[in-house]
Amino acid sequence: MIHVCYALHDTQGTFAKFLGTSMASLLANTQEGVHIHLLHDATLSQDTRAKFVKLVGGYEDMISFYHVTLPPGIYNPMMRSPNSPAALYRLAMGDILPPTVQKLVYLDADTIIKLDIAELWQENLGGAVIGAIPQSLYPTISPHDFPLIKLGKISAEKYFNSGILLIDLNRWRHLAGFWEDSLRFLCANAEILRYSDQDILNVWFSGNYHPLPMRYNLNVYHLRLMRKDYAASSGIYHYAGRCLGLPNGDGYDTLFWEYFIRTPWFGVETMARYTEKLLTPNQTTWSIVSEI
Ligand SMILES: [Mn+2]
Repeated sequence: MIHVCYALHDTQGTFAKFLGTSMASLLANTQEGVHIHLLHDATLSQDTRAKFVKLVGGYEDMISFYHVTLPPGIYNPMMRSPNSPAALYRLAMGDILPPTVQKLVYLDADTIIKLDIAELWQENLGGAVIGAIPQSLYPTISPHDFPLIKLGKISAEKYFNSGILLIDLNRWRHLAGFWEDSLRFLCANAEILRYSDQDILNVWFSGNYHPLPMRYNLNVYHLRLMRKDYAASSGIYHYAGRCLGLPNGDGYDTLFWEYFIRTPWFGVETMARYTEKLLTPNQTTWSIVSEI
């Protein structure tokens, strides 16, 4: 059984479809049994929950839901970050998931898994607590100007992307108080954090994480900037938030739609909205994410 964790914060009820699409791609491309652990908050509606259950049940896999609560006021420092509050929920994995989960893949919602997740699952961590993909592999989104790096608290060469992680959850749990420590660190250092969860994980782990091959985190924003066309090669495509649902009409869009049509969110309405956006220039990506 492969354990996979996702996180969701969905104020308008419009973001779950992206997470659902990532899940569909994950489940469609593996023969292994998968147990999905979904960290969510009060924004998860009954309707959305039912859609996830239907989707995962269709593949005869399992899904468990975990309600994460942040202390009041924690959103204020979070607002400095472009991330959803759900980004922080991954920091609670060791505290919230049952002890039977000893190893875990964490996936951002803005991903399409175009490989058998068993490949990532079987990667050797070489004794490290986490495996991740070095940010230095994407020169267009270098972390050199991140405050924590400018201040010399983390090295740019060792900075990793937190969107896709392989985790030895047992060893993670030995870092007792990790969730509480993370929140304290966030509040005390809000001014110097750029991407809250990713910065915090780097403060904790960048000195001794296991670097994984780039194909487990193919950054679509970077690939589009580099004018690299979608090459249909196997890998985990990371749409890096702002690229999600963006109607470019390119191969990365097609890849997303290939799996979106397999979800309970697909329908005539979403098709119509997408087509409208595709034909309307100068739309910002965020409006599309919230409106499709
Ligand atoms: Mn992401």
